[in-house]
Amino acid sequence: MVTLLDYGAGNVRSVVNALTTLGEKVKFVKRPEDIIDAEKLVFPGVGSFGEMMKVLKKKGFDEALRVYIFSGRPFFGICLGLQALFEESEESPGVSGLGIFKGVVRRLRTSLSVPHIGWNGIKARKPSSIFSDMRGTEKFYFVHSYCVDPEDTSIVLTTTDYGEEDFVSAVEWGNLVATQFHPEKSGQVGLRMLRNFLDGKQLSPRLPSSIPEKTKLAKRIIACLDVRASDRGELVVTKGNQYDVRDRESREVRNLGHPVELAHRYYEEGADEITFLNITGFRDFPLLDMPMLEVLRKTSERVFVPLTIGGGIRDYVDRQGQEYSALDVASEYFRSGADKVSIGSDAVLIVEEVLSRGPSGKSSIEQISRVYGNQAVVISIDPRRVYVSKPTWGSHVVIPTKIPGPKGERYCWYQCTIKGGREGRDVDAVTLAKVCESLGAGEILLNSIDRDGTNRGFDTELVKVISDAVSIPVIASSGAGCARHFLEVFLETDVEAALAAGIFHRREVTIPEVKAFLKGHLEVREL
Ligand code: 1PR
Repeated sequence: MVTLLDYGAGNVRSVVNALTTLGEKVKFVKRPEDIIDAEKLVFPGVGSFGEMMKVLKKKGFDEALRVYIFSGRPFFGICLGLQALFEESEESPGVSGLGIFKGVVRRLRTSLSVPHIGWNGIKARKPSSIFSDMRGTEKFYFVHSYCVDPEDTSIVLTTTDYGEEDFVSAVEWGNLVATQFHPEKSGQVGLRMLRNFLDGKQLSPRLPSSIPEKTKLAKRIIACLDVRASDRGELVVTKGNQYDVRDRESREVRNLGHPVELAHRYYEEGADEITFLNITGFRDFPLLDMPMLEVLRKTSERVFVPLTIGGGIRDYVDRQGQEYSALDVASEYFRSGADKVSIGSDAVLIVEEVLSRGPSGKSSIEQISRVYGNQAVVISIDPRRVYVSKPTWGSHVVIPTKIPGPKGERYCWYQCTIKGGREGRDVDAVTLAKVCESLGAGEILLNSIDRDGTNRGFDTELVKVISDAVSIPVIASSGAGCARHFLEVFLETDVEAALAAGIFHRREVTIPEVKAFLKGHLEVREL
């Protein structure tokens, strides 16, 4: 029996699913006594340090945690569950942590994108039973902006390189292990690490067979599933051509498979993340459209890599006058198994508002990132090229282009759209990305209506102008037609991830083929 401390922020479903898959029974903490009486305690943390400590203190869990940990029984902390063990965090000045270890939690100091998102390696610093059956070269999933700085370096179990940083990525002290990375999101390797923790003392401490000199963040390959109801009313994965998801001749919604089955296939093939876009979310409110939540729940039972979900994240009033906030929608998505939510149409409307009146502090981007952390908020941009003949166009960011327009225009700007590309707005994609970053978004999912479904390759001019404009990670999307297109976008721009849909669904190119092609040129995660 494993006891799980869920203090109500973010996705603990994946931790529960991972433990259940490993054959464990999970008991949830309801009262401080449940912590004190636990045999093995797992503490996954997400969100912000300040919010987490506030809840722990209010419920009396802070003192119970100290009692439990000093009793020497097995404890596994994940992400904020590691950071909580220290005295304080730069993220929430003035808020004290549990203070089990001396030292602070500080922001990552690197010229690379922060948050540090994606699959990176670990360098073992001391023998541990946690490394049983590990090669030492495996990659784990990280998503964080802060890291721990222990005063007592003997507790350091692993470190990880990220740009100029070589930060502490796991600590071990007696039966306590805590990791900055997410084993429950790190595929089979992560499950093995959790298994080793559960088996605990039956395993003898060892070093992995190899310890990398330097670890590297892998470029992520993401599979995207655009989901909507077919004309027969069943939820299907569909795929558009420049956002038109209906077959040219029959005009029926294209059906490329079942969302849960396809997601599982991509997980097994080595997708580094899976994104679901509820593409009719702008008109079918997600909390009244339960099948999508069920898809997420079912997927997270078998898929142990990060899941992003987008579509319909906005405030809503139903026919009975019941009000729902975008935060309510996002919370339901997180509870159902999502690690990140992606906001499309609402982000454009928010930016328009910010540009005319300034930030309100109440937008969906601000609210969700405050509660769940910046890394949980992805902005999905659906831009369309607008050609112009001169290098300036109102206040829009205009770029020179090597692909001339229909009248030979040499410049273009990228117009943001809402409602799945149906409505163009007077905001450009560069401005949108920058404003969303300033409001607290943690990542940009950059589509292109011009390239979507065309197999012509990513619009690298678009990808470059956006990734140069922001310091948060950018995911290039739309247009992948072969493995070479992935290499091109990674070599020509600084993007951290590239996403494709059609070629994977139609099995024209598989994820292992893309990774095999990239290997040797770039760092990728291998299974
Ligand atoms: O506006 O917050 O409700 O979110 C709706 C979401 O649904 C947005 O993220 C929007 O991008 C997406 N969406 C809406 N309509 C469509 C459509 O296709 N008719 N899909 C749509 C956008 C783009 C990518 C696609 C890539 C890769 N799909 O997700 O997967 O272009 O495709 P490819 O590799 O085949 O070229 P809101």
